[in-house]
Amino acid sequence: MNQDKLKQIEQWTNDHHYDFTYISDPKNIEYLTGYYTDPHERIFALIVFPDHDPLIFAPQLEVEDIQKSGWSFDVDGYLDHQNPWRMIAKDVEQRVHEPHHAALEKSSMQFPVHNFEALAGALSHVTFDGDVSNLLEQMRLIKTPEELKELAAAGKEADFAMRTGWHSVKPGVSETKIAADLQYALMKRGVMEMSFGTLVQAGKHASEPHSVAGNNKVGNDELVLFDLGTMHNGYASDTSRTVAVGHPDDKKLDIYKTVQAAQLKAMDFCKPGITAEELDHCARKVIDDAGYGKYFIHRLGHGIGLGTHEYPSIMQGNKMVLKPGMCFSIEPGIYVPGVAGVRIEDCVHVTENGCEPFTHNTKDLTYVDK
Ligand SMILES: [Mn+2]
Repeated sequence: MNQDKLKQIEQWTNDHHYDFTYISDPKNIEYLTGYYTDPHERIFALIVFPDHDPLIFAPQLEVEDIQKSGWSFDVDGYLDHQNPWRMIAKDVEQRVHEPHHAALEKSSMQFPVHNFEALAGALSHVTFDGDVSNLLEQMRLIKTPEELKELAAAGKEADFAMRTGWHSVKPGVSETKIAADLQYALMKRGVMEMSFGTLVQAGKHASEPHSVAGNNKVGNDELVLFDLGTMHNGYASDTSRTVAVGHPDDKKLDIYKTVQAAQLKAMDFCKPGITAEELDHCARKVIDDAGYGKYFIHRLGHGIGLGTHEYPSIMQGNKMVLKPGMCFSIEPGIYVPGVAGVRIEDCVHVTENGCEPFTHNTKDLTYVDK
């Protein structure tokens, strides 16, 4: 449990005169309490008050785990047949006399409109006019040394998985077989969770950046794109490499060389004091100058931490100044339809005078069948 972080939410709630702050994003709850669960459709919330200890409201089947996790405040559990919203209203009203104003995470992807209506219906005199999303995003932006250790450990797992996957690449082998091989190797090491669905994309298939591994088979003289990551103690890794089979033609090699140059240049340029958009521009310029600008169709990077995608966003228009402790991906890509897709990605943390990656596999083009 992180008392300092919880205190910040308490203080914010007090400063803004909210009667309580309702937090339901499981990753935000993990950040503040150290306890993570995916509640699926069940109701799981951390409720923070200005003048009372915080409370976790959870499915009854989680209560014992929460208490054992080191959480020293109240936990209220509900059974599936009970009405959680009425119970939450009661919990709030026991602690606050006539609550009127409250805050929640307006940008949460984990809080459906249906749930909001039920919560607001049970607390009909409360106006939910506060938004705690931004504060939590800002808090999560700068990682502590402990968080950096978890991210580095996750990166090591991803590096291992990547190299394992390369061993399976041969003409005629399907993308799903390669993904299965690397995930099986991870599971045998006790790594049970990927941070997102593993991408293995051979040849032309790689020009669709967010497609997944499928029945497509590795051909001769192709590039094969990998994008994968693991979860380590709640923290994510995310890395991409593109490798060669046989003798890819000059066009493909030129695309590879351009992405490699852009990635290395951005890694080198990344340091405190520059803005997110300057970093994006630095990589984009290399790709633009080589004539592939219109094929680089996404931002340079996204933040990483408890979430695989969080702040900061490394893109045009983001004037956020980079600071030590910020963590994000540097992942330029070129996707030429019908030809090839190449992406090279490391997640890094900003240091006092540069940046340090969490993943370390070679970025020289690797011929995996040699
Ligand atoms: Mn990524």
